[in-house]
Amino acid sequence: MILVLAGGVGGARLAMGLARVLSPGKAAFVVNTGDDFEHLGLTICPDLDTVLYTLAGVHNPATGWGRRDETWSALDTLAELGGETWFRLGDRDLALHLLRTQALRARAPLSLVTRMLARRLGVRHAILPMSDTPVRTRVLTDRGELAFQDYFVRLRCRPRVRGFRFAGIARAQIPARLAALLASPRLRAVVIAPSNPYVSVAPILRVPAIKRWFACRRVPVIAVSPIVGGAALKGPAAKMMRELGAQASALGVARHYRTTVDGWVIDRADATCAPRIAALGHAVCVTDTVMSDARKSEHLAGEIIRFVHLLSRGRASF
Ligand code: FO1
Repeated sequence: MILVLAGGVGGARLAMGLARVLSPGKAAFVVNTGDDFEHLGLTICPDLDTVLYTLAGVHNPATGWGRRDETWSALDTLAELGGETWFRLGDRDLALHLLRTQALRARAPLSLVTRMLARRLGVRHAILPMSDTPVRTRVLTDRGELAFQDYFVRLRCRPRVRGFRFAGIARAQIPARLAALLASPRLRAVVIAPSNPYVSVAPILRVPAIKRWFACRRVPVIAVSPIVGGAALKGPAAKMMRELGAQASALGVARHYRTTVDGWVIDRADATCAPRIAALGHAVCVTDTVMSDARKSEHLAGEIIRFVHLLSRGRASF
């Protein structure tokens, strides 16, 4: 069993690759909920939905988020009526938010709601929110503290980042299913997807029960660099790194994670970083990490599985 920590579009693409090569009994996905927010009276869970739609094969391939074959009648009418339309919610997507909000209001745990939605969308792999209780990422910027989606979508990541706060993290409760997987003797490795280290991965690592697992883990942790050739393939990770004084490179991300990670998967474009990442004590796998289509996602998944076997047998590989 491999547990994958994922957030955002990069996380969803790797999830798709791993779900194609590993059965539901061999791979489960833990997803960031720090991006979640209440909007138009609905509880929106962007990272959960991006993984859900991608594994269901109904995601919008152009954006990575939201659904394909979408229509926008509700949003267009919202505009006519003077409602907020900066966060684009399509008609099909809205139906899911209505159902989830209704279930959450009836006190159903987020993990149970997510499991119900996954089943109805034909997804058999476990998609687990990092917490059944709310966690909200707050972005500290040169324009004050912002809710994540205000920073990311409404202000298009323009403010300069100074730091982050994860409201609710101290009392975050992992789903029972996740606690069982973390304690399972079948767990072979944890894989950190190529997601934004600050706003997609950090919230997951800061959930108390997950933080404790990392502190006394007995299986390897492998991370896929979200930075290729000095740039993030999608989103503001490189910009955030520069604003926070870190080097926006595969080496910079490896330094950021330090001892949290045992093995690094970096792109061929960053092969020259391999020895310096290895000098941090990490094993390094150099391969093609750009998941521009499903076949490449599957290929990367295969490379990660091979890397897990190597590390599990205690042999590092370059
Ligand atoms: N991202 C945007 O840049 N603009 C949007 O209008 C937008 C709408 C949206 C609706 C549903 C959803 O699940 C995701 C959506 N996203 C949008 C992406 C979202 O902000 C990001 O996926 C995550 O929060 C960060 O990875």
